[in-house]
Amino acid sequence: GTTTVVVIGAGVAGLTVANLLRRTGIDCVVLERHNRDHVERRQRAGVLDFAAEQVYVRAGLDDRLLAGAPASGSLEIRVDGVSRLFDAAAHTDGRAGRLLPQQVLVRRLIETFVDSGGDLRFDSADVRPHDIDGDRPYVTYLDANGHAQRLEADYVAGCDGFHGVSRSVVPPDALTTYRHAEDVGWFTVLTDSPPPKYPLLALSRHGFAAHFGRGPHASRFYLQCPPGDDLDAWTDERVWRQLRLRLADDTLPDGPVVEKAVIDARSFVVDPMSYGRLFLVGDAAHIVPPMGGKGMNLAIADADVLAHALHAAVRNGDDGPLRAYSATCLRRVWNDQEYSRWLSDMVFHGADQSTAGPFHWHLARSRLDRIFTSTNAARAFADLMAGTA
Ligand code: RFL
Repeated sequence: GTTTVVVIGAGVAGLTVANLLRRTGIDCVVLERHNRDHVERRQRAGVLDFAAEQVYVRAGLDDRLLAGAPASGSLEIRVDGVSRLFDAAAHTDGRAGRLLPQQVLVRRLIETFVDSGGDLRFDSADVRPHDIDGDRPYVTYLDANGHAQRLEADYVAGCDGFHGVSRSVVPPDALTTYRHAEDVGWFTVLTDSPPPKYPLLALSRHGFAAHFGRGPHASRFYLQCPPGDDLDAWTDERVWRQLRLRLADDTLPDGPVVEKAVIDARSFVVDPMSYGRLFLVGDAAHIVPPMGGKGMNLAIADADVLAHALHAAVRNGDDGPLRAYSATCLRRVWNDQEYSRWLSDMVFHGADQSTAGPFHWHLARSRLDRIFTSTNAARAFADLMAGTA
């Protein structure tokens, strides 16, 4: 078969590219290795920042995708048991994000794409792009029945996440990769228990913990732990005990623990985010530490840049925006990398006297105090939370 754009991966990045292309009548086929049920159940991010929300508003997709998602404009910061509420929206002229669990957004993106006649092929195995440095790339894969297929296209969008195949077909010497590892680990739990009133970051001598809502009856928690910590040591009982201690909240309601993971909080960037007619989008091109809440939002921002650039190339014969794709995205990527890195380092070192010592513990308290005492510091922080336009 033939199409204009093959999109590899039906995560937030791929589905956003596909929906935006469809809005302007550009043909595309989305190839996803998993089945629909699996993709719709993956629970990860929870906040759409203001910049990402505007991508869907500009495309006229906000009614379908964002219906019922409450505004998220505040952040609770609890230091040694003392809480303060940071009103980010008030410091950015109302640029609040939305509480929208990633799997709800994914479900709605799939529905919107399929309802508009979009071609989305789940259970596609062994997907592989070929001839991406030529004029006529093609993608081979095994369809849901195990039959070998070949799709020719003008462009390939590699939206297949960090472990995807797209980045691996680029000759290694054509990409520079930047990596940074943290000296602390992240233990994360997903629970069926009430969400906090506001997203909550808590620093104390017991270690860092964060509590975020994931819909009306679900929560995601993060707890600082030693790198490569043993998952089995985190019994449910220990999870709740540590959370109550670190959040300084004896009355924190518990509930069933649905998922536990020790995550590898790496930072990663490839430059450029393209090679020939292949364009890397979202986690395929970069990973940011989760604390800033930017991973999903960067994926949406990249997708928007790519969809507009493809439109200019396909409809107007103007390759300029495609040639600028990587540089355009990388400006925002490095900006959010810096923000996420800074926030992670600060909360970790500010909570744990054993890793960085009491000096950093005081630095973190000073930095957090400043956003409540200086309007300029508050605006700078709130601006990063809202996302780069
Ligand atoms: P995804 O979502 O990983 O989607 C990639 C898709 O590609 C498919 N795929 C393939 N398909 C065909 N052939 C292949 N060879 C393929 N290989 C892979 C996969 O099945 C999948 O459907 O990447 P995308 O679209 O770039 O989106 C990125 C976001 O998912 C990611 O950045 C965020 O989830 C990161 N993240 C968070 N981001 C936030 O903005 N705020 C958060 O609070 C937040 N919390 C999180 C997170 C990531 C987490 N994980 C993954 C560790 C919490 C967690 C636990």
